[in-house]
Amino acid sequence: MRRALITGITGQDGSYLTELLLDKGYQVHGIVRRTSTLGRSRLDHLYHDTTIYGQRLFLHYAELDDPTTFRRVLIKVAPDEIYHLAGQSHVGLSFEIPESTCDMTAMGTLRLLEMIRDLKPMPRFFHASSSEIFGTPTIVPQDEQTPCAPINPYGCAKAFATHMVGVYRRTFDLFACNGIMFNHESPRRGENFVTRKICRAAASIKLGLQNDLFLGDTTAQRDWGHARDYVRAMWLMLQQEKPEDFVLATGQLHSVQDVVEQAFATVGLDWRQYLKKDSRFLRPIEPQRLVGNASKAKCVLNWTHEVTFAELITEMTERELSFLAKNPRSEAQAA
Ligand code: F7E
Repeated sequence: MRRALITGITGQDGSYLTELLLDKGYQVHGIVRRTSTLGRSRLDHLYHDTTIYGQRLFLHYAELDDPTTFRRVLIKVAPDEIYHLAGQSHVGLSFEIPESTCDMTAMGTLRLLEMIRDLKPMPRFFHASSSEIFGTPTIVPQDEQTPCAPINPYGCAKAFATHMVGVYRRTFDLFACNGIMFNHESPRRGENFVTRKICRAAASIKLGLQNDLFLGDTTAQRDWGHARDYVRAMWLMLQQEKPEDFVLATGQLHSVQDVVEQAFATVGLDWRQYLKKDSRFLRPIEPQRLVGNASKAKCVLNWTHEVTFAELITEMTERELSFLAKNPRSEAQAA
């Protein structure tokens, strides 16, 4: 049985990847921060299944700023594949906490690479890189050759980690790959990201639980896909003959305004009555023209996104609606 280790297993991508790997017959080990004991709702259905948890799925406490503990887990698990998804992933927040963002996302990745270098044999390694490494690129759409030019602390941290993965691949012969992922969402997205915030608000307003939706820049555009499509590509990348970097994207740009219109249309409401601008959600600087060219992934991995933008936002809104209808007093939960 092949063994995979996932950092960030409790997150959106970690939970979908766990399901995918269990389906493929893997034994899955996840790293959990001691502080995140209450944040496992995305894994609850697996955690409470006694045929899975403790049999083929295991969680271990470790942190990337505590390499000794982490190394012990690595030695004990001896994974064939490592999927490194953990890190501070909120771009807006990275302006507030740049040091810890860089420590977790940049230095955390380097520490992990250093630990892997000492393992014999070395496991294959996937790093969740981000379109934020491109900043405001002049080349549109962006591919694996597009230069890094980040414009926020999060993008800088990801650019550092992405380059380090390349360095370890070339220098130490590590099978290490960067998935340069554009925005990917789902009903399991954290509620402080804009798609989930909008879909939840549309459902909540429809049910009379909320009056308004406050947003920052609604003209901002992104290339939004479904997270389940993206975790499929992560696995494919580690099954190839040689390690390479891949852009994972839909190739289509939509605005925050498009998300609002799709979500409110799904619940049959006129967004004009509820949308309010709020400067608290504006960022010091916004990336522009971030849209990916995933033709290398199509050609080498035979990967392409399957879920369209409209299907994604409709699914997210409908899930919020059915969840809130059953749990009107609840805080947002991972669906
Ligand atoms: O913002 C605008 C905001 O926070 C999208 C992460 O997964 O993708 C994600 O980063 C856009 C921005 O995602 C609000 O200014 C307007 O232009 O959902 P977001 P992000 O910053 O694109 C990349 C690829 C990653 O790697 C990241 O880890 O929406 N926006 N009003 C707002 N954004 C938020 N969060 N809240 C608002 O009220």
